[in-house]
Amino acid sequence: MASADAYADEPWGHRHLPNFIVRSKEPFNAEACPDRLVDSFITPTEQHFRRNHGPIPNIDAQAWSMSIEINAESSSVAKVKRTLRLDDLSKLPQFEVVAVLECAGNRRDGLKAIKPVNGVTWGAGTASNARWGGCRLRDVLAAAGVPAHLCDPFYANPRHVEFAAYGEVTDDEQYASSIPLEWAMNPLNMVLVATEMNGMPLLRDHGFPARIVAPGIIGARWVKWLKYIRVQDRESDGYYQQRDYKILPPIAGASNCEEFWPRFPALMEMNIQSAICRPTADECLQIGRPYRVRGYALTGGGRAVDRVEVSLDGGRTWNLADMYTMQTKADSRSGQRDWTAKHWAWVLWSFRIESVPPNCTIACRAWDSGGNTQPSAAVWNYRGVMNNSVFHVHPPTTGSAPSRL
Ligand SMILES: Nc1nc2c(c(=O)[nH]1)N[C@H]1C(S)=C(S)[C@@H](COP(=O)(O)O)O[C@H]1N2
Ligand SMILES: [Mo]
Repeated sequence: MASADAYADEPWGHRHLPNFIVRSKEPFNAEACPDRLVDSFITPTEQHFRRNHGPIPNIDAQAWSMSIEINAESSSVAKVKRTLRLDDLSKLPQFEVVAVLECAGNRRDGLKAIKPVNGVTWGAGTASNARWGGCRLRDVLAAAGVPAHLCDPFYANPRHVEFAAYGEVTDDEQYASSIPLEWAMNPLNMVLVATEMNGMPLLRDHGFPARIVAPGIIGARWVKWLKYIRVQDRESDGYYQQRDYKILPPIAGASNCEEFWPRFPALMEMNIQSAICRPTADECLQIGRPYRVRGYALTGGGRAVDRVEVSLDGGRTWNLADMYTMQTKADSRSGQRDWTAKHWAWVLWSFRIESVPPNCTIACRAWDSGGNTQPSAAVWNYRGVMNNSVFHVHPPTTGSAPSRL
């Protein structure tokens, strides 16, 4: 539990509040104003959402260290414990990846509208696309003596890599979470121990001095303020792995969730998602005039967003939106794609309405390279995670339909 004065030292100086919809101050939880998110492909740091389960640690970069541990009882791999400092990280090869960070609770408001859920209310502003810099987790592990053969997925154990953070949290002793070791060791997956965001050292809010960047995987695994990284047999037994960030079945609720947590796996890859950022729900459109609808789309696991569709008639017919992307696209004549490419960034898209109809509802949905699209109706779950139902906006309109002369 966070102590009483734990919030006395929050970094208010670098929180530009007009950019955010603040959902809670302690811990600081703020989403981007969605209409701003489509202004640039890379989200400026000062507009990037903040999601915290406790106060922000104030870490002295010179004094900071994290430990790298192997603790695998099930195998003959020797126990290892090394300490690394920022200096050590800067000596490893440096990489950059443009990747979208999405909180699994993005668009939780849509599930709250069905029935109360346990979690911070979020609109569509907890997804942002940034350029992350640092060293690869696989190089950090190798530098600490993790044997190369551990990246073989057929190697029995250990199978997980746990990340734990400095700082207090509201539900546990510390913030800890894990991802599969095989995923972390695959160089194509670009899992980073990141020290930079958009070319600058991480802000305190985003994990200074070092955080995990796990492209294609939900934000909860991108542990900030790293304290240790541990290769181990089992998943993290921390609260945020075991009793949170899972899709429980609709029969599970506050009274019986304890029975269900162990029966369902921790979430990893993001699901296919898209949202309309413009118009916002209160932006007034002119009937009979053209309007350009804008939004973002993303998916997880390195899959590609193949298309985004917009409907103006309640989902009966769907039009193709234009996509702005850094993905290698499938060849538009042969339909062939480069299957070795993995995709970590989001896609911005737009669709021009030639003539805004009166009383119009605009809907969008995306499709990914796994053939997944968004369900037409949201399915409630107790933690309110992974809501990716078709996004609707029903903006007010003014003026009258042009008369047909
Ligand atoms: N140490 C720590 N790491 C954390 C969290 C946290 O509360 N503490 N929140 C996680 C969640 S749920 C998300 S969505 C992302 C948010 O990262 P951001 O605040 O940089 O946007 O950080 C993750 N890493
Ligand atoms: Mo999250």
